[in-house]
Amino acid sequence: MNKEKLTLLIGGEEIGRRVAELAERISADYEGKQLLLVCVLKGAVIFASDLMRRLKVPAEIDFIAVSSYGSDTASSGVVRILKDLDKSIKGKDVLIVEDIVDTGLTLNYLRSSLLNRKPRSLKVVTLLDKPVRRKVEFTPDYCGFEIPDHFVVGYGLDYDEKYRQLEGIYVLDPEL
Ligand code: PRP
Ligand code: 7HP
Repeated sequence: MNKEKLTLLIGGEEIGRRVAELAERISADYEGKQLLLVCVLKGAVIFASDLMRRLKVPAEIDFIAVSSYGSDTASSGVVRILKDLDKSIKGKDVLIVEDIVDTGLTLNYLRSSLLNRKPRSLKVVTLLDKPVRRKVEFTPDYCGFEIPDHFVVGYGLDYDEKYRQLEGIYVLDPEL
């Protein structure tokens, strides 16, 4: 049977503090505006709900699901929309909420795809960023933590749909 070893990288309390800081900054930047959060399923769902509860500006939320990975940990580079947004984003101040930027392929595709729908503004917040893994240039507008090149799970992030419910972020080492 396959077993994985998990090593804590960022604890739940530290994540909570950083999410609160991001929410402060975002609330200040969007003062007087109405935000539309676009949560990228499934990984960002926990981050998006924690972030949303801490925002001080009015915010709506919508969900989009894209697929770029199979059940292994390598990027196929292919991005498909599996579930689209419910409503138009035309004229809205949109903030894409992601759990992680890795190769940058997903957000590079999503950003240009959503820009075609003519939002008033479009920014990206990610909890985690692995800049050394980039295949295309991509810089998030807001980032919680830059992390080294490890496969991580927890706080929404999965390995083969496991570990999303963990409070902290863990490095996963596969042990065959
Ligand atoms: C993860 C993550 C991003 C994407 C980042 O999603 O949530 O959407 O990969 O990788 P990239 O920068 O290399 O494109 P995943 O496909 O694992 O789906 P999930 O959120 O449903 O777990
Ligand atoms: C996608 C992804 N999912 C979980 N953990 C990681 O480290 C990841 N990088 N890209």
